[in-house]
Parts: sequence; structure tokens; C-alpha cells
Amino acid sequence: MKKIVLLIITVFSFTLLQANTLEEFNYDEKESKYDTVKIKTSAVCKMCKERIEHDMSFEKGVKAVELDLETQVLTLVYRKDKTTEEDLKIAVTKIGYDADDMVADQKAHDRLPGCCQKDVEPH
Ligand SMILES: [Cu+2]
Repeated sequence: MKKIVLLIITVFSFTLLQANTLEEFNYDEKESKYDTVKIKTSAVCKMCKERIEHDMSFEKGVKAVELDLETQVLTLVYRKDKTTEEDLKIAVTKIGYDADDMVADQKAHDRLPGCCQKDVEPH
């Protein structure tokens, strides 16, 4: 019984921690606490999209995440007092993807499945 309660608490707190998709998050432009950044990534497929959105949604200060595969642009809504554009781009490179002019962390990139690496055509 204790285990079940613990599990429920764990799942619940993860749900709280994880950021929303852009639609879920009612982003009020006037609310100065938040800012939006668009980052060009090297994502090539659905798996990349899922991986980046999942990992970035747990990144500190991130409130909403969405990656457009056609443009490879990752849109993030974040709390200005918790993180910076620079930190968010670094986080993307650590997942293994380029972030604007920042090059992907080589080790992280090499750990990605072959179909997600930079030398493949978008698919
Ligand atoms: Cu991929």
C-alpha cells in the first residue's frame, strides 16, 4: 500500500514538473515573467522531436515546448528569472543537437540513434 501511495506521489509530482505544450500553456504576452525563444535545431525526425520536447520539458524554468519538424525550430516559453536563452541552447546541445550557432555536444550526438544523427536527410 505504501508503495502505491509513493508511486502516485511520484507520478503526480512529475506531471507538475513537466512543462506543457504551447497550446496547453496559456501564455500571456503581457506577463513579463515569461519570454519566448525560438531555436533552430538539427532535429530530423519524429523521434528527435519527441526526444527534444521531452528532455527540454524537464529543463529548469521551461514552461512550454514545441518543435516544428518542418522548420526544425524549437519554441520554448521560459521563466526569465529561472533560466536564460544561453542556458536553454546549451541544454539542447547536451541532448545532441545543434542550437542556432552552438554545435551539438559530440558525445551526446554520437549516442543518438543513427537515424537521428546530423548526416542523415530529414525524414
Ligand atoms: Cu530523429
